[in-house]
Amino acid sequence: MKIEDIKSRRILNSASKYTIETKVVLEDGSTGIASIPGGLSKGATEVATVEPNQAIKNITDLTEILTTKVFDNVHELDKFLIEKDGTENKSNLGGNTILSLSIAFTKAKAKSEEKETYQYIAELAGNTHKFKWPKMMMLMLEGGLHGSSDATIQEFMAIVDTVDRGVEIYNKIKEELKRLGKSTNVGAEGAFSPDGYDNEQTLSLLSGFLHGEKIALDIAVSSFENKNVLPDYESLLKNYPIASIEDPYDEKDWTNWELFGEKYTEKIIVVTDDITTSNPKLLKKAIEKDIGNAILVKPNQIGSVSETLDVIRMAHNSGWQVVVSHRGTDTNDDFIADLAVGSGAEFTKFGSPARGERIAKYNRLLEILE
Ligand code: 2PG
Ligand code: MG
Repeated sequence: MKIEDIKSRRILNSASKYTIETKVVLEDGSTGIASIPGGLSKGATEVATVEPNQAIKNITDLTEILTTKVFDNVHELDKFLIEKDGTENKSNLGGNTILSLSIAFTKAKAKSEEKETYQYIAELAGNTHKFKWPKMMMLMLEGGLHGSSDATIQEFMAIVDTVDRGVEIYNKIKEELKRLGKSTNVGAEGAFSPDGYDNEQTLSLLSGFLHGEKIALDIAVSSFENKNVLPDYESLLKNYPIASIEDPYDEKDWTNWELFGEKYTEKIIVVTDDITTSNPKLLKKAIEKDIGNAILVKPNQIGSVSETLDVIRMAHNSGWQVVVSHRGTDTNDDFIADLAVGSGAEFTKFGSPARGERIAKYNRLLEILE
C-alpha cells in the first residue's frame, strides 16, 4: 500500500512541553495519527530524540520519498527508516520522528485492512491465540521525580484485574487523604503524593485498602538523588504484600542487579526498565545474566513498532513477562493499549485513573474489552 500523504505538527504533552503528532494517509484514504510521549526519569540508553521542529522538518523532507514507495507492512517502513537514519541510536532522524511514522502507519494499515489496531498488531506479532486481558499495575501513589511527597520510590501501584477495582482503591485513598486533611493533588502520572509521606507511610496507606491485591513498585533508582540510600527490600517484602519490583538498582549497576535477580526472581516479578530500555540487545544481556523475569516495554525507548515487537517476542520466548508502559510525560495517544492486548503482554502500566493522557489508555482498554 502506498502512502498518499504525511503531516506532522507540534502538540502539547502532559508536562506543558511540545511533542509531535504525525498523520499518515494511505492511498485508499485510511488514516493513522500518532503522538510521541517523553520521560521524566529516562534511561541513559534510550534512543535519541530530536526537537519537535526538527522532527517535523525531517518528516517533511522524508515525505517525497516515502510517498513514492510501497510498504506492505510496518516492518518494511521501519526497516527503510532505520536504514535511512543509519545510526545505532537513531540520532540522525530521531527516535521520535521514526516512531511517530511507525505508529501512524500501523494504525492506518489496520484501518485499511478493516481491522482494529490490536488485531493488526497480533498478526504482526504472530499471535494466533485468543486475546487475553492484561492485568493492570494501576498507580495509586507516587514519589521520587514524579511526586512531591518524601517518598523516594517513584511508583506505588496495585495489581488489579479490572479498571473498576483499581478506581475503587484510588477513590478510597482519596477519601482517606481528605479525612486526614492531606492534599489530594496529583503528581506527574495522576497519583496522590501526600506531603511528608515517606516510603513506609505510603506503603502502609496503600496496603490498608487492598483486599488480597498485591503491590507493584517502581523504585526507579537511576533517578534517585542519593543512590547510596536504597530501600531495604528484604524488610519491605516482609512487611507489605509486594509482588513486583521494578528498577531496584541503578541502570549501570549490573552486579547488584545480578545479586537481586538471583535472590528474588523465584519469589516475585522483577521488572527491568532503565537497564533494558526496550532494547533487544540489552534484553539479551539481561536474560543471559538472569537479572529479572519481566521487561517494561515503552515504544519510544527504542523508536519503532517493529523493534518493540521484537523485544516483546524475545521476552516471551525466554519465559519473561511483559509490562507495556506509558511515560511520565505523555499524550492522549492510546496506541499502547492496543499494543498490550495485541502482543499478549501480561501487564499494563498506564498510571492512575486520572489525567486525560492516562484515562485515554484505560478507556481504550475498556473499548477493546467490549
Ligand atoms: C517509568 C516511567 C513510567 P518515565 O520509570 O517506568 O512510569 O517513567 O517515563 O518518567 O521514565
Ligand atoms: Mg520505570
